[in-house]
Amino acid sequence: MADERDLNTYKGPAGGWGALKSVGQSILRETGVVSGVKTMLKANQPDGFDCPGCAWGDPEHGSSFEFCENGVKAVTWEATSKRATPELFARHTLSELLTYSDFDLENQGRLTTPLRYNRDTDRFEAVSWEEAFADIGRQLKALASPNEALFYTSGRASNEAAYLYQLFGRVFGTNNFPDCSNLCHEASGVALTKAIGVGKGTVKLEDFEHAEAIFVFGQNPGTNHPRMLAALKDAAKRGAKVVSFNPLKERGLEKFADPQDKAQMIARGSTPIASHFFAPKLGGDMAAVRGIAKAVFALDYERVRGGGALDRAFLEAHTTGLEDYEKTLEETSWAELEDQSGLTREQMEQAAVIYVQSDRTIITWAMGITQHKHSVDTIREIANLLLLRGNIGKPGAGACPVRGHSNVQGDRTMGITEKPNEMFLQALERYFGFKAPREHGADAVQAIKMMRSGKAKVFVSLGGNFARATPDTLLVEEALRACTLTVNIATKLNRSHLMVGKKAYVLPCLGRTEFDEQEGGRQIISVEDSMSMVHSSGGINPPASPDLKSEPAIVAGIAKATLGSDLVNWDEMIADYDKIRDCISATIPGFKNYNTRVREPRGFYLGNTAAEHRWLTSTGKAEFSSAPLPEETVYQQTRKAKGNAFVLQTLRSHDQYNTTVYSANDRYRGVTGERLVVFMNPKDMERAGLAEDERVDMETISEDGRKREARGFKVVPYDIPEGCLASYYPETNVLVPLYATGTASNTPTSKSIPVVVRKAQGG
Ligand SMILES: Nc1nc2c(c(=O)[nH]1)N[C@H]1C(S)=C(S)[C@@H](COP(=O)(O)OP(=O)(O)OC[C@H]3O[C@@H](n4cnc5c(=O)[nH]c(N)nc54)[C@H](O)[C@@H]3O)O[C@H]1N2
Ligand SMILES: Nc1nc2c(c(=O)[nH]1)N[C@H]1C(S)=C(S)[C@@H](COP(=O)(O)OP(=O)(O)OC[C@H]3O[C@@H](n4cnc5c(=O)[nH]c(N)nc54)[C@H](O)[C@@H]3O)O[C@H]1N2
Ligand SMILES: [Mo]
Repeated sequence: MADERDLNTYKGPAGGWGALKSVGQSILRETGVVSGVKTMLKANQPDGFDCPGCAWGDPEHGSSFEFCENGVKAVTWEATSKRATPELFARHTLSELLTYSDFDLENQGRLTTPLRYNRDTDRFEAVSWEEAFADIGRQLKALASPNEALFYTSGRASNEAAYLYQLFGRVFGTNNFPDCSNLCHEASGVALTKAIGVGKGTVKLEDFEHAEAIFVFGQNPGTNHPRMLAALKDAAKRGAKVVSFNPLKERGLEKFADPQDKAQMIARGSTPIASHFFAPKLGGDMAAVRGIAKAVFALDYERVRGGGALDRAFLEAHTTGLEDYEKTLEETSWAELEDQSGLTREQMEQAAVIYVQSDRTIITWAMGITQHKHSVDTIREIANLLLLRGNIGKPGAGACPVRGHSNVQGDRTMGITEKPNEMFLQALERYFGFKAPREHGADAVQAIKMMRSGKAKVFVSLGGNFARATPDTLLVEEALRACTLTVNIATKLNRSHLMVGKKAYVLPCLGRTEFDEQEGGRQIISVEDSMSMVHSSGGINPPASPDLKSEPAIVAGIAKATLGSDLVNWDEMIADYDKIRDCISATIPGFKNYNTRVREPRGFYLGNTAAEHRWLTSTGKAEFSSAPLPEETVYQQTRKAKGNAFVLQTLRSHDQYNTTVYSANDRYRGVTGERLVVFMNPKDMERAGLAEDERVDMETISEDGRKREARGFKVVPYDIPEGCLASYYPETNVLVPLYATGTASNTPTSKSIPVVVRKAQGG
C-alpha cells in the first residue's frame, strides 16, 4: 500500500508554469492569440470588465495585471470565436442535442439569435425578439396567479439586470426568486445575520495584509479563488499562520508559485502556504470549531489574570449568550468532539494555541462548510470562535465567507431573494407606487417541488444551468418539462435549455467581455465582490452576434410585454443604465450617488455594520449560539451502516466552472482525461476489495425508497479520511436527494451524501 502522502501524483506548486501553460492553451483553443491577450489585459482593470470567474476582491492599490489561470478560462470561454447559429438547430433536433455531453453543448459556442422550440419539428427555430417578448408576456399574464411563475437567477447577473428583474417580478406580483445562492452560501447569510446582524463577510481585502492567522475552512482556493492565493502567499511570507481545515490537502494551500512574480517563476520557486493541515471528517467542522473554542477557554483559565485568551472587554461590551456557550462547552466531552470531528484533542488544542497567539485572525470558508445539514449551526460556531477574541471589526480580523459567482453577493443586495425584508419592499412601493407582495416566495429546492406538483407553470432563468446545478437531476428534468413555459436567458447552450416546457425560448445575451451599446451610448454595469466593494464593469469586445441583447434589455423587454409601461418606463431605463442606478440609489441603502461613485476607479465600499460594531440583531449585540452538536453526522451514520457505506462530497475539478466543464483534467489532483472518478482512502479500498482504476457504481442510501444511482466511476486512491469519498459535481447530482437539505438554509447537502459503493455491473 502506498504511503498516503505520496498518493497525489502532481508534484508542482499551484499556479506556476503549469498555470501559464494552461492559460496559453485556453486562449489558443477559444479565441486566437491577439484577441485573447487583448481581452485578458482588460480583466479586473478600472477601465475594463469584471472577471466573470469568482467573487474574490480586486486590490485597491496598484494596477497589477489581476487575473488568474481560471479567470482566463472563464473569460476565453465567453470570448470564444465559436457560434451556435440557427443552422446548428436546423441540422439537429432537440432529441439529438440531448445525446450531447455537457461539454459538447457549450462547445457549440455563443448563441446568436433568439430561439423558440417547435414541438412539431422537434427543433429550436429563430424567432424575432418582438415575437418572443410578446408571447412570454401573454403567457405570464394568462397565469391564474403570479406565484405560478418562478424567476431563477445565477450569480453572474449584474446589479442593473438583477434590480430590474426583481422589480419586474414584484410588480408582476411574486417573490418567487430562487437563485444559485440557495445552493451555495445561503447558510452563511442566515447564520451571520443571526450572529452579527449582517449576512455578509466583515473583512476587506486589506485585512489579509494585517492578519496574524488565517483559518481556511472547506475551501479550495487554488482552483476556485486563485487570486486569493496571492493574499495567502503574502500573508505566509510575512509569517502569518495559514491553517487549512479540509479533508483533502488541496494543492493551492500547500505551495504556490505566483505567475505574476517574475523572479519566482524564473527560479522555478514557490511559497509554502499553509503551516498546518487539519483533516476533519466530512461534516465534522462544527465539532472541530467547538473543540477549538473549548481549548481556548482552557487556555484562558490557565492564565487567569491579564493577557487571557478571551477578549473580556469586547465580550462584555458587544456580546450576549457567552455564559450559556461556556456551559455548553464544559458539558461537551472531548470524546464526543473527537468522534464527530475526526480530529484529535491535541489537534484541536494545537489550533487553539495558534488562534490565541494571533491577535488578528480571519476565518474564511466556502462550500465545504455551507453544503451540510447543520451548516447554519457550524457557521454560528465559527462566529462564536471569532467573537471570543474580538475578531470582528478590528483590522486584520473577521469573518470571510468567500462567495462563488462573481456577482452573487450583489444580486442579493439588489433584492434577488425569496424573502425580501419589509423596509426594502416599502422603499420600492414608495418609489414606484405599487403594492409589493409580502408572501415569501420559493427558493431553489421549493421551486423544484412547485414545478413537480404543478403549482408553478412558468420557469424563467436569468443565466445558470438549473437542471444540472440542482439535486436529483432526473426529478428536476421532469419538473422543468412539466412547465407550460420555460425561458432561458443565456450566453451558451446548456442542458437546462433542452428541458423544454410546453413552450420554450432561449434568449441569447451579451457577456461581460462585450460592449453594450444602447440609445444613450455605451453602457457600464456594476457588481459587488465578497468584500462588499461595488465597482463598474464595461466590456471591450464587439458582441458575439448583432442580434444579442443585454440582460437588462431582455428583462425590460419581457417586463414591458407583461406589465406595460405605466408604472415603470422600461425603455428609458434601457436607453441609459444611469436611470436604473438612480432607482437603486433611491431604494437601496448604501447606494447614494451611485452613478458618481461607481465611476471612481476602484468603485466604493458598501460598509458593514458588524465591522463598525453596530449589531443589527434582535438584542442589539453580537449573539453567541449554544446550539447542540448534530446528533449524528452523515459520516457517523454511514460508519455504522452495513456494507460498503461511505459519505460522499461532490466538488469541483480544476477545469470546470460549476456546470461548465472546460476539460476532463484535474491537474492538482493528478487526474487526466476522466471525470467519472471517485477519490478513496487506500485502506477503504482494501476493505472493499477494490483496486486502483477499478470501476464502481454508487447508490444513495435514500430515505424515501427512490433509487438514486451513478455508475461507472473509476476508483482513485487518495489522501482522504477513511469513510469519506469525493467525486465531481454535476455528474453526481443524480445522487443528491431533493429532501436532503440544510436546516434553516434549505441548501442541498451536496457535501455529505450517504452512499453505498459496489463494483460496477458488467465491469
Ligand atoms: N474555477 C472555478 N472557480 C469557481 C467555481 C468553479 O466551479 N470553478 N465556482 C464558483 C462558485 S459558484 C463557488 S460557490 C466557489 C466554490 O469554491 P469551493 O468551496 O472551494 O468549491 P468546491 O470544489 O465545492 O470545494 C469544496 C472544498 O471543501 C472541502 N470540503 C468538503 N466537505 C468538507 C467538510 O465537511 N469540511 C471541510 N472542512 N472541508 C470540506 C473540499 O475538500 C474542497 O476542498 O468557487 C467559485 N469559483
Ligand atoms: N452536487 C453539487 N451541486 C452543486 C454544487 C456543488 O458543490 N455540488 N454547487 C452549487 C453552487 S455553489 C452553485 S453557485 C450552483 C451554480 O448554479 P448555476 O449558477 O445555475 O450554474 P452555472 O454552471 O454557473 O451556470 C452556467 C451557465 O450560465 C450561462 N451563463 C454564463 N455566463 C452568462 C452570462 O453572462 N449571462 C447569462 N445570462 N448566462 C450566462 C451559460 O449558459 C452557462 O451554461 O450549483 C450548485 N450545485
Ligand atoms: Mo456557488
